[in-house]
Amino acid sequence: MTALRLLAPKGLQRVQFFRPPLSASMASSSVPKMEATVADEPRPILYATWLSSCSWRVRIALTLKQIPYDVQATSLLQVGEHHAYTDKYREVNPMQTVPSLQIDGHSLCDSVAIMHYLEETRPKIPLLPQDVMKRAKVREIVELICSAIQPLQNRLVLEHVGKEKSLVWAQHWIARGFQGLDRVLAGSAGKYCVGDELSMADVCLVPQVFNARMYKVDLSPYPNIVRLDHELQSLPAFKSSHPHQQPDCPPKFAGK
Ligand SMILES: N[C@@H](CCC(=O)N[C@@H](CS)C(=O)NCC(=O)O)C(=O)O
Repeated sequence: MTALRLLAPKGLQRVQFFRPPLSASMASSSVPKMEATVADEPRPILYATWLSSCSWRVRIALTLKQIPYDVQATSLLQVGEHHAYTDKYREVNPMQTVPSLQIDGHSLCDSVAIMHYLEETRPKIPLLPQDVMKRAKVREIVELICSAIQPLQNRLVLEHVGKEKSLVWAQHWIARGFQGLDRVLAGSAGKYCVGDELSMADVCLVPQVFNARMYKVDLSPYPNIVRLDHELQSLPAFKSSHPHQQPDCPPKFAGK
């Protein structure tokens, strides 16, 4: 783990960034060489929170696509100088959520929009299949997780629901979503969520299963989800981008 001092783009002051190590997947000679980055091109900056599943999606996508990037750890709890509720961060992300990505001179918000931008500008290591039906299936799974499950158990929603009810609420909505998702995966999955190719669906699945475990959802009724999560978790890109590997992860979880 290295922390760098870099000149941040557009109105942001010099800040300390975390530069994720070259993951085993990037270093491997069995995968194509990095496509996106010319040596002196500024690295994308990912504004992210260690525990945010939406941030983890983008970390996985950047890593799978072998795009080197820097991380600006951004607290959701209004802790420290870099948190999501500053006026400065509102300029980066008007919704004041994470993730945001500064890339190619632009600021992008929303993990799925970011993944599609990466796919369109850096297509060499694709995260969407060529086959049009498989692409549709990937998008279906992405939508299911990112629109029908995660928003209902987002920290802000749980805060609004209230301490007493929030755990049962999160468990209910994740379980309801997983019932449908497991059936979809029963029809679409091979080695990964859709056939045998890694895709955005896999990128979204693992962080959502992590959340489910965090909220103590019983996963035994979802054998396809459990199998795929197990398969994916062993891949270097998923490991190196794990919440517990992040610079803002509290010491009691770090590296575990
Ligand atoms: N659709 C957005 C959702 C972003 C989102 O809700 N992020 C959460 C973290 S996963 C967040 O920042 N919540 C605000 C908070 O907890 O204060 C995306 O996929 O990026």
